[in-house]
Amino acid sequence: MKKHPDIEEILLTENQIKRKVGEIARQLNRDYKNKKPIIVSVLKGSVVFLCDLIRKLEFDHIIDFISVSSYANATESSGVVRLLMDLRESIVGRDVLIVEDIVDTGLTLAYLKRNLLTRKPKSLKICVLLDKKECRKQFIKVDYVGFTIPNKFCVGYGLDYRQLYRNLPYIGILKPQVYRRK
Ligand code: PRP
Ligand code: 7HP
Repeated sequence: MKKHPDIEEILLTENQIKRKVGEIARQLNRDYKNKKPIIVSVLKGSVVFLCDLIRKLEFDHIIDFISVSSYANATESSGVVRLLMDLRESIVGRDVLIVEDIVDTGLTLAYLKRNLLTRKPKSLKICVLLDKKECRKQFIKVDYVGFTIPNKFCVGYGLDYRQLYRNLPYIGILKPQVYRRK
């Protein structure tokens, strides 16, 4: 696919992502063998990653969705995480794996972890494709990480800016003039 005109630079190609998803799936296949976890996908950003990942999983599992938002239409977290849609399934006594596209300030995952732990799962682990380590405002332990990336606003492979660019098959850095434009 040709580079979108709003993209400054491709950070991770389709192939690099594909290989990494395979690696993460191999770790999960080892760790969840003979378990039947609930995989919680955090809408909307994680759906592309989730779809590729679960097709590589060899253990039984169910998927469920939760929707939270803190970025509204901005490139920086508002600092307030809002629960927009809750899970359908009960997670009491279940192994739970949260699947996320990116951890940045850590506020979203810290909120989710706190919230889900009150429901008494048997275990709760976190899997993220991208980690902006240097941006953390709240500590969060991540169990499976794809790539550590720099503090640049990225889009593609599920990640958006103002709900756009989620369809790009690669992860790219958005041109600053795009978000300064408004
Ligand atoms: C994005 C992303 C993560 C969160 C990470 O979600 O999908 O959920 O931000 O940021 P944090 O670590 O700073 O909290 P967003 O709120 O943009 O919603 P979306 O998934 O619908 O794009
Ligand atoms: C959230 C988010 N969404 C899209 N691109 C990024 O780089 C992001 N960081 N945190």
